[in-house]
Amino acid sequence: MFNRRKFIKASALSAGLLAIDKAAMADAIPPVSTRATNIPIVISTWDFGIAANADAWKLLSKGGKALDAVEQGVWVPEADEKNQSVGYGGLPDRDGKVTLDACIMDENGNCGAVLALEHIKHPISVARKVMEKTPHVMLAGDGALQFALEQGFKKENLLTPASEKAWKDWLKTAKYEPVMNIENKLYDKAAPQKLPGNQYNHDTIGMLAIDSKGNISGACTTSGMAYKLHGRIGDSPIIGAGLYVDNEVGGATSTGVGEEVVRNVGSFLVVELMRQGYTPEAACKEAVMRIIKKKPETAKNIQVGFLAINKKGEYGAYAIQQGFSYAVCNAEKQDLLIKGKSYY
Ligand code: SD4
Repeated sequence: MFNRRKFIKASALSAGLLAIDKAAMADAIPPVSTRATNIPIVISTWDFGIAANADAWKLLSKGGKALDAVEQGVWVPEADEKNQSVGYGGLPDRDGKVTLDACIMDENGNCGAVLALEHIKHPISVARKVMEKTPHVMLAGDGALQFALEQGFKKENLLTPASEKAWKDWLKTAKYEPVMNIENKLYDKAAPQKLPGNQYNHDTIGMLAIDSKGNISGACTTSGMAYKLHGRIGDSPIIGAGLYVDNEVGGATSTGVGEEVVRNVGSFLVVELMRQGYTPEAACKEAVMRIIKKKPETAKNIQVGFLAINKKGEYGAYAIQQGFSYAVCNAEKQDLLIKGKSYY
């Protein structure tokens, strides 16, 4: 018989268990400010994400597809010549060539990418054509350019006078050889926000959107790290590194020093962690911690940030260094800018 004493004991036990569970769960429940159960929603990296989100929102708010929204959204920084980190006006490599990396992924796991593409203002749209018009996922260099021209894209000079001047100034002091961490020398180490891959040297927009049907897509586009070696590819066009989407779980994207993201297949890792029940922020944090644990000395001097969204529209981010920001746009507010949490 289940007598009173046993009942009290059992209740106390389960109450205790509940308390423990709640404590364990506390980390897993996102704070109210990061809950966005309203879909559609679009989020993207850095301050310039606000303007990009606004264009994506024009489609999303009218019931448009997440895939179209992310493509249209990232056109904004790609076309902005003042943005010296994405598309037109991007800072060149050490040879003075603007080489662009981009990828796109839809809710069905379709994806396309271009690597080291020159002369085309909207690499994200070429990536989409690779996805939709070819049996391939990635096209690189001259082959990507040839394909873009065949698809009707216009060949343009992407090196603006301002970026050319910046490159020439850089050449005056920089040695023309691949010195490890040479990028660090360009920045004031006393100012963490100026570390490679950070606020003043950010080179990427990563965007994730969920449309009113609940479908998730993502896009990532960049001119890469300034003054990289010619031919260098970062994480941004690599599916699983710079971007990953799984429509059952969520999506993730990254920014910062791509080599470290590639080594850890960062965005795929974030999505898989969310599949296991991590919140977006906790998943991003774990991906950052992998980088720090493997290369603690390198991590001190670089920036990497991850941004993620789950199927419910909850979002979060985490970075190695301070200075990472991301923009959020949904029916409630279209120009929210959030400071990403960071390890340092
Ligand atoms: C790259 N992840 O090419 C890009 C650059 C970047 O902030 O995002 N910098 O490695």
